[in-house]
Amino acid sequence: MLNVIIFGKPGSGKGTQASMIKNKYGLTHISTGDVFRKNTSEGTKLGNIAKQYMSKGELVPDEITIAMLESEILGFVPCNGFILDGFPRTILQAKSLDNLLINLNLKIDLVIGLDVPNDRLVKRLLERGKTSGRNDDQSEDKINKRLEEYDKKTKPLIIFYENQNKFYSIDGVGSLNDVNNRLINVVDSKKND
Ligand code: B4P
Repeated sequence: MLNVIIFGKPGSGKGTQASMIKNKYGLTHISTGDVFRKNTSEGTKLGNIAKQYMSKGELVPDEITIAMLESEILGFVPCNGFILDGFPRTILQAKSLDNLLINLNLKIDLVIGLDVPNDRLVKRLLERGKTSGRNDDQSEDKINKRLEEYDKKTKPLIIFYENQNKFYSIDGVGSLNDVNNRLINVVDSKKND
């Protein structure tokens, strides 16, 4: 099994790249953002709670996100492996994920960070907001709030995964295919280790 986390700031291309590589490696793609948005559009209880936070550019509370992610993973095991996009986003989420995987006799193999400067992220997300209808892409203030949340709660995960010798950073600027090739190079080099 190959279990990969695609990591990065809001708009760094996690979802885009995860969708591009999932078929190549036969991985099950789990995007916490997509699961929250699906629940929001269906008006479920989980969706209504998540919406309150997402619409302000804040992270959804850990206890809700962790329970949701655990049930997603358990619903897909056994499989060839996972590509997690948008999870974990806090240290507590990362520790919970490690515990869940240990109980399943699994582990995270590598964490690939997409490195993109903030000014480009703001442009990308405002551009996406013109067509996505996503409330959290609609204003620079909300996007900046999401970037602040990243710095405060998500960035510490880089050290968490560096300490496990699992973190690889790649340049997330360039065409979709250029970024994709960089990502594939890391996965292939790790797979052949
Ligand atoms: P997510 O759905 O994870 O979304 P994201 O961070 O906005 O985007 P991503 O990095 O996937 O970028 P994308 O490929 O779409 O999170 C949304 C919200 O959900 C969070 O703010 C939070 O509230 C909540 N949430 C999710 N997970 C959570 C968790 N674990 N805990 C708590 N809360 C959680 O790319 C963005 C744009 O850039 C697209 O338009 C794309 O076309 C473009 N793009 C991509 N690559 C490009 C490239 N190389 N060049 C130019 N443009 C590119």
